[in-house]
Amino acid sequence: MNAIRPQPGDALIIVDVQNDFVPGGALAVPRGDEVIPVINALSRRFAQVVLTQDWHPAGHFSFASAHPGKQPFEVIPTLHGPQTLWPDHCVQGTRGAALHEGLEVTPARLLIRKGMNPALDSYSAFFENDRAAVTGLGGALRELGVRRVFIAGLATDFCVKFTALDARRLGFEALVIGDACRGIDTQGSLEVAWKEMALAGAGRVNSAEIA
Ligand code: VGL
Ligand code: ZN
Repeated sequence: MNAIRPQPGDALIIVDVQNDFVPGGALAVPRGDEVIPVINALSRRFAQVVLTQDWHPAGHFSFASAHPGKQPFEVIPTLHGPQTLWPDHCVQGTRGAALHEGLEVTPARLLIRKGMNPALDSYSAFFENDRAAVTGLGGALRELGVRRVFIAGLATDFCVKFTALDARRLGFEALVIGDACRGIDTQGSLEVAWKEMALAGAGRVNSAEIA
């Protein structure tokens, strides 16, 4: 096994480790809490650490409750492609939206909030789901001299995946830390996600490989 040593041009992006995404939360990712010790053991080794936080206004477009007659996990067509409808989750200022108290946040330089546009969902740490509106993270990482991003957190098949795809689109090297992520896995989405990430040139590593 080849050890990967974090370099000055590397960043760790910790995606959406929030109360609503762990067991007991409104949109619980199965075993989502298991990523926390894995991420905590890694984050101090990175010169640049970024947190993301799903941060929706009440009544957000991605909530099934905003679409009469629709149930969570149904998929509807939109201008920007299919949209999975979710249970209400990560509403700004609620306990569910807070970062998990077990997550070590001290090493983090930046916190990127996303999903704030009431009419548009936002999975990626870089762009909203129209693939055009930016969060600012791409420019920030460039200015910080980052060339390679490591991605961990929740959920593998949504926010982690789109963060990895957009990192590649922006020209960053991208490595997804498999054992530091967990997926929602609706309608086969987890297997598809790993395939799409591989096709986009995002690598998959294990936390034990990061020395
Ligand atoms: C996420 C669904 C809805 C995620 C966020 O963090 O992967 N998934 N909002
Ligand atoms: Zn969300």
